[in-house]
Amino acid sequence: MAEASSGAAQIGFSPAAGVFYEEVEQGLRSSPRTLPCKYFYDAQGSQLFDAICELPEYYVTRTELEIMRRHAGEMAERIGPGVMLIEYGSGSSVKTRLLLSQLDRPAAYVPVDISGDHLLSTSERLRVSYPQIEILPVCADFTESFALPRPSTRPTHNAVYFPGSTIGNFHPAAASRMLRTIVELCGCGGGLLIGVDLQKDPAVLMRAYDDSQGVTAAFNQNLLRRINRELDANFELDAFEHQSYYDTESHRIEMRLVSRCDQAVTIGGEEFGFDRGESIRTECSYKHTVEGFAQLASEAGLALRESWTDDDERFAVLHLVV
Ligand code: AVI
Repeated sequence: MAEASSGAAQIGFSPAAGVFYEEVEQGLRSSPRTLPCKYFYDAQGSQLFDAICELPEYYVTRTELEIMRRHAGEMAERIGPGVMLIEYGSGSSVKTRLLLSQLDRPAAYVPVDISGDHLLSTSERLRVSYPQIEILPVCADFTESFALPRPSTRPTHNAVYFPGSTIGNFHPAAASRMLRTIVELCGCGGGLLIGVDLQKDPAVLMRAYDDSQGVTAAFNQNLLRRINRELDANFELDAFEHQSYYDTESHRIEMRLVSRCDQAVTIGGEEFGFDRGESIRTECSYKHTVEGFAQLASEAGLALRESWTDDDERFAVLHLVV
């Protein structure tokens, strides 16, 4: 499970070339072949992901936003007054603003993101919109442990906001580790508000990850473009076909790149052969049930307090407490 510990959508993530190469090499030498999905998000990949979020077939972003529009007030009430709200992500989304607008006298808002530039520009905009909230950005990889800032007002408790169903890009063992780090970070009295994509008709999922305009296909192939550029490789993008596959046992969508012919690719001087039909798994996106996720979270020390969903039960936002 090469991508297990690192599957978050980390916009602007720019690793040391050596680390990138090692992870690519390790993934392509493993069976089945994999590439880590965190590398999707270079500048072009981030733009393509934004375009995916607008697609008619990709219900995820729209549905979560609809839930937030309807229930942000109740969510803020459950989180409670005086919180230090820590968001996993830069806080650039409308969802963040919906929540911040409803919180009762938050002690601070702490967006955590690996991309410093993005983090600083969204924090500046939030400061203008919410002058009464202390905004304390932290540039860090939230899949690793990091230190929390100390706000000028002492918080009553800490809560993590983790929207976007990014947790779905973690294999269950890694998701479980991630939830444990959230428990440690928040401590006693802490909470978690998290967006989780739900299990549904596989046909709906297949369309969401293989859209009619080919945007998801371009997003997937862009990973090869990035490897060509940053690791001196010669992938022919058109020689790999985008495929999505729903694994009904693991309840996960897999995105794959399938070799259209027998071919050899060179990456940093090293050759990798691909047979026709051979695939590289580039992403897993797990779909949960509310009960299943609550079980996973309870093993990590979090108890489900409330869940909100849309009318078609496609997506859920869960409030859990330590
Ligand atoms: C970032 N993440 C939650 C998206 C998902 O749905 O798993 C990434 C994505 N991959 C293809 N489309 C969107």
